[in-house]
Amino acid sequence: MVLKTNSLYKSGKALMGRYKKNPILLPNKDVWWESKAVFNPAILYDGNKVHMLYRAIGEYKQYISRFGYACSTDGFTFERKNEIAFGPTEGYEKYGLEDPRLMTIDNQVYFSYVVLSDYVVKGPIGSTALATTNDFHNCTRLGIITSKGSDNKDVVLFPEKINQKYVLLHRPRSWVGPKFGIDKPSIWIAEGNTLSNFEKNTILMKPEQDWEELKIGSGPPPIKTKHGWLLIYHGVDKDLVYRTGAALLDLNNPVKVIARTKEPVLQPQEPYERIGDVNNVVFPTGACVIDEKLHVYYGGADKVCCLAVVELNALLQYILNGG
Ligand code: BMA
Repeated sequence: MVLKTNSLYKSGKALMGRYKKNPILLPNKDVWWESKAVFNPAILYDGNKVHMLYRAIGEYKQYISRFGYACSTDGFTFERKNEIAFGPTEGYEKYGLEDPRLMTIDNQVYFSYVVLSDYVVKGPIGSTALATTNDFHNCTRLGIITSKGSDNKDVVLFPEKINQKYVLLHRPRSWVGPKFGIDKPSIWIAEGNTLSNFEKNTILMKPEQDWEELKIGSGPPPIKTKHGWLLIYHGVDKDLVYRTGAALLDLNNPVKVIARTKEPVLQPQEPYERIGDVNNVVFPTGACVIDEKLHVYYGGADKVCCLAVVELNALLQYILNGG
């Protein structure tokens, strides 16, 4: 494995490194629906293969996103199918599907995805829908799972029930103001008896640092570790720079944040993160642990798919020490 350009340092020792052959996926000029941009990849590691659903753009006029599928046996080199894995067909998906997140719950594969339906009339209002699949090609839609009008993105489900409940993290952009007790879009946690009816909403994490000044949102679905649920998330500053942070949530009571990094663990630095369709963006949407190493998959500048790797234990210690 060849890593380059370290992003996270602890006592002079590099913890997180970008894959030297980044980007791992580029737009394909020969395929109409993914000719302009491929980014924000969802990841699922089944112990054998790393499956990826990635967001693809083929034109800038309507900017409608679809999902492609790619697969890897080593987590670094991905082969794609060059056919649309999942595209908009429903009214609520009219203006596109964005930012998938893959997870397994009770041995069934699910993915959440942002849908844009009222874009033209009301501006870019996002809702999040859920679907399930067995082969990353035939997908069954389970419909929108976020509350109406909450402008809700960055929705991830925990990969198992906790205290007999499904647990979800979401980022309702319109839930700010005196009624909600916060003034910036934050990460909320909710629980449900089914996968489509979440309640008991609680604020989990609010923006705290300068690099999170505008808003924060979950990245990949939480990963279970011996020290708690590992949450990789993004923070946006006032100049619209997207960086990556990490936190640990209590295993049995994930409403409790055990620790959270003060500094970003990854931030735009390389040309493919600084210059693209939206400049200065690292946007993590997939993660998995292979051989004790956390692989974080992210979109670079809304243009390409990238990978950074960190020793899981080193990252956990870093977070526990307050990052
Ligand atoms: C967010 C989402 C992401 C995108 C990011 C940076 O709000 O729309 O899809 O990668 O902005 O543009």
